[in-house]
Amino acid sequence: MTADPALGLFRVLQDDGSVSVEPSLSEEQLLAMYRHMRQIRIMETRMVMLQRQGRIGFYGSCAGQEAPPIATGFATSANDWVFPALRESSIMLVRGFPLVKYLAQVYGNELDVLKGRQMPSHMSAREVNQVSWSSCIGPQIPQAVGAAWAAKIKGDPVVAVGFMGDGATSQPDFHNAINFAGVFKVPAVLICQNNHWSISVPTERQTASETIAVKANAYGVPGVRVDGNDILACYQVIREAVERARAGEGPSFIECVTYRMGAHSTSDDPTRYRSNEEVEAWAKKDPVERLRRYLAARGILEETFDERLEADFGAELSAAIEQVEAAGPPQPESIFDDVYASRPWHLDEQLEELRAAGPAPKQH
Ligand SMILES: Cc1ncc(C[n+]2csc(CCOP(=O)(O)OP(=O)(O)O)c2C)c(N)n1
Repeated sequence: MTADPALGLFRVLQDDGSVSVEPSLSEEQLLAMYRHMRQIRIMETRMVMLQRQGRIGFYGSCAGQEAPPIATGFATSANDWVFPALRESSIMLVRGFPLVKYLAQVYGNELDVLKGRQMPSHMSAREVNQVSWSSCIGPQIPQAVGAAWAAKIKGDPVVAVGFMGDGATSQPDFHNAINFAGVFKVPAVLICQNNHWSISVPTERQTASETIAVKANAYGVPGVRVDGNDILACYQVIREAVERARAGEGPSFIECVTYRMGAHSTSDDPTRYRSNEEVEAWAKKDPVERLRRYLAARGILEETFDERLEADFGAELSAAIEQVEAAGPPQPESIFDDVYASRPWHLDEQLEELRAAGPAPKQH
């Protein structure tokens, strides 16, 4: 691994736009990474506005934390599985999930592949091997380790990536999962996005551990601490961990040190518990801007790129939102689907009763 697992902080992108190690990515890949980061920033700004307008119910933005999920999208293969926490849904878009279907899960309507059965904004899709995140903190970590163990038993060359916030590393699920991962040497990559806050609880109030990465030492798992606002560093570390896992060398634990720029979710007001000075200091370390400076210094980012992306992706987003908002609620009859391999007689009867009752009265 690339840095001191206890206290070091692995960085590639320097503040002036230079790099300490040249990335092993083509110019096209670097530009694609940048485009994804910017698009997610644009999309999430719009989602928070839609929530404020009462058009969607809930959104948890990853603004400031774009680097770890986008790097993961680039570092994994299509057959790897992702078990996200709240702020990594965007990996699905990097792995090719269509924007309209993604937004339909924010609304939970009839275009939603999950038929509106999940909580809104809990995106997931079989076609990109991404499991829904859980509103409970932590269960996705043992799920990721379990999937990795299954892959190992079956001999599939599949890696499972499990995400969590810093708060989740104080949960029993984290300790159970990483212990199991270490003992059974499963092909899992566990990634903690240490954004310094668990809603209103600062990291130092919920763990006495000097770093999050050092917790891996207790379980015999290699731990690494990486600058989570540096996408090139995140990519290198996550890729190494994925390759290690795929080569049968066991799990890794990565702490990405970053910051949540916005509210915990649209149900939160961060001005109640943190200072403007703290937020402003982290704004200077913006991960999107850091990559932009590097690409500009290398001469591979056209001056008009941002402006064009804002216009083009903004229009694509507006069209997608319009299409999703035009869709109706999930069909009530769909509650009988996907429960049994073939529908039993008593559900057939209930379906007939529902049809006979006619359409549900309109809700106001
Ligand atoms: C088991 C459980 N306990 C408490 C909560 C309430 N809760 C929701 S989010 C959250 C903080 C999570 O913080 P962290 O794991 O650091 O992730 P972040 O949201 O900062 O990305 C808490 C305590 C919950 N959802 N589940």
